[in-house]
Amino acid sequence: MRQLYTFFRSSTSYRVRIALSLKGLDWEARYVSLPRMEHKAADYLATNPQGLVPALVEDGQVLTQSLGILEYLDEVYPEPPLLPRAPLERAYVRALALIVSCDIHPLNNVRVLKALKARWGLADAAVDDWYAHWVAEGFRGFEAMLARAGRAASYCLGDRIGLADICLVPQVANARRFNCDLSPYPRLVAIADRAAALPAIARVAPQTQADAF
Ligand SMILES: N[C@@H](CCC(=O)N[C@@H](CS)C(=O)NCC(=O)O)C(=O)O
Repeated sequence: MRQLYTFFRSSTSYRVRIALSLKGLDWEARYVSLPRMEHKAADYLATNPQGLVPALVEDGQVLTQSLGILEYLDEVYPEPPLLPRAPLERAYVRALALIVSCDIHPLNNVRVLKALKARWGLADAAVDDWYAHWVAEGFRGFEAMLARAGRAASYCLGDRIGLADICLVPQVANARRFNCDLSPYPRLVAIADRAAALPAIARVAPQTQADAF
């Protein structure tokens, strides 16, 4: 059995829950509350010294960093694949996944938002504006890439769900939670909503998790 250290609202934990679910892999949840700062407690730091969720423990081995975990899962449990075979298609899917995971998420992570308030004295409205700004920057490029590449159908690459969609679904959910205007991005929103409605993804959505409040 594998254990997933997860927080219901964490988009990076949600990525891993989606991948496990799509591949039909079971896991035991180990809930780590970010508001209660459990990710900085000594017992969790012993698992993930970085003090971030998610962490996946499989056969006693600790895996961290959601994209690294997704690639590991895809290598060890190849069906259904999260990446296409053709190198150019793999590069396209990875580029979309990286827009979310490198160019949006790190700028809007909890610790960044908290530091903007506590260390740099930004008011709540300014922090919300910061959040929306980086979502808009990232989604503008994501939407344009979908349009230009012409490779999307039901999902970012044709009709097979994959790595880019797995990163997109949680980011759209979080953007909605922060009331971001998503009207300029009809392609990516349609893809994210279609993916989120799949039973394998719906059953691991934040509000379905036992630690949700
Ligand atoms: N690059 C890491 C980021 C992990 C990460 O930042 N997780 C967030 C939750 S989505 C977290 O633990 N935040 C705690 C904090 O910011 O203090 C990954 O993809 O796994």
